[in-house]
Amino acid sequence: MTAFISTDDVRDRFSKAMSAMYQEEVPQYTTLLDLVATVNQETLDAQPALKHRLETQSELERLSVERHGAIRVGTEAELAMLRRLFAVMGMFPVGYYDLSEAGVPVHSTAFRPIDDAALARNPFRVFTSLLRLELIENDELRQKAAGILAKRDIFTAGARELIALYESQGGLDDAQADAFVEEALETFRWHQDATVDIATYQALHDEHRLIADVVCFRGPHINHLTPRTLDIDEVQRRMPLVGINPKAVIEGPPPRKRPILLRQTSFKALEETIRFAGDAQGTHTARFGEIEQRGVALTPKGRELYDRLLTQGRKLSAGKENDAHQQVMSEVFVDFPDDDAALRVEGLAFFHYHLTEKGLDYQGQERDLERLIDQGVVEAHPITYEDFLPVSAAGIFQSNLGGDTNGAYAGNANRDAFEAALGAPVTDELALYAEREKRSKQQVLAALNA
Ligand code: OOG
Ligand code: NI
Repeated sequence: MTAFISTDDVRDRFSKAMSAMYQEEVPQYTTLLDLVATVNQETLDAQPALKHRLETQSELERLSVERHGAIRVGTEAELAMLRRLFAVMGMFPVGYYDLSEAGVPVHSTAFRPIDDAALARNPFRVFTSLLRLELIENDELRQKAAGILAKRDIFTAGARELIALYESQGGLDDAQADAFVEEALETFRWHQDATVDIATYQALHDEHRLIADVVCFRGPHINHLTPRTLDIDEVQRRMPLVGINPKAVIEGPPPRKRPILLRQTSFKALEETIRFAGDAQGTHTARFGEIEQRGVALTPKGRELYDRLLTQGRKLSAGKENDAHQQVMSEVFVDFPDDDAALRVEGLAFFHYHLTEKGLDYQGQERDLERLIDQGVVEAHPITYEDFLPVSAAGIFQSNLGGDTNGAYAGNANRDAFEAALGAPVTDELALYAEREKRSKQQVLAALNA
């Protein structure tokens, strides 16, 4: 009997290997990581209460490993194989994101760990988009793109073998896991050589820059990695000081005492030299660095309020630079309660309930969780949002596509087609948070009744 490595360990090894590869490819990303680490340390030093809270929620340990990446693939077969590849690392498709709404011809999911222990160990996730060639109106161009994609294999033979081995034996041993990480990494590597001539690149680029990015290369190069910061406003402010050019505004909700969902910003994609078939030289911009600050996951009711306020705020702040944008957002978001009790009592956010030390010997008859919290018997911690936001993702896409969007793509959500391509349903992210909250409540009540 060989001992299998846990899928959490495989994911941890892979995310570290991916980070090392990306830092070598995009040195500015290392500068960004250093900046984020400095700001995180300063934030923790300045806010002992925050530090304590992160510690008790086992968030501190994963803070520095936390990152997500993003890739874009061209065919159903590529997406389906990626699902199998990510399963080896305990990552499963969660959520459906329709980016056609934002003028980008893709739809997406996030491959990520699901259960609490896996998330605590290493929450690495990959935002994965499938190109929607069916949205290209020009027949000839569409067929040309499909033809090019049909000829490539984005996986190494070794990766395919190890994925099949994982599936047949139910795990990988230590050496196989290392081999898998090395082989899988190849799929995400950058290639300076395009597979097409410059005229083909240009034609696809003119339809939409993203189409050229997906179709003209040997594989779905990782286009960004994203560390997690505790103070995104400060990182945005300091980026120019370390020679990084940030996108204009921080996406998502404004700064708050109790962060909600996700705030994101990025640095602009780099212009990189490409050698095209036939030896012509040119450039392509695709790769960038991003940072994120995560807050509490919202219930459907909270999400509805968020979406409404976001739409309102974006209208009022259109065209404003970041400080003014955040100011307008903050004014609009006064309607979103900013303390844990209100978020809980109004059913706006998800919490994880557990007994306090005092609660361990509680003998009383009270079973109402809010009153138990008042009595110091029970504590509720915000559940961190582990997913993505369509409007924010669209903003990230756009800032790196030079605002290249096409309104004609809109109104084309097609979750069924996405799941058919994937070969599996995507898990509903809201159901996962609701389930975690419900389980924690049941455990508290069971312990009190024991
Ligand atoms: C993905 C953009 C989405 C995020 O953090 O919202 C994303 C892409 O540009 O491929 O990564
Ligand atoms: Ni991202």
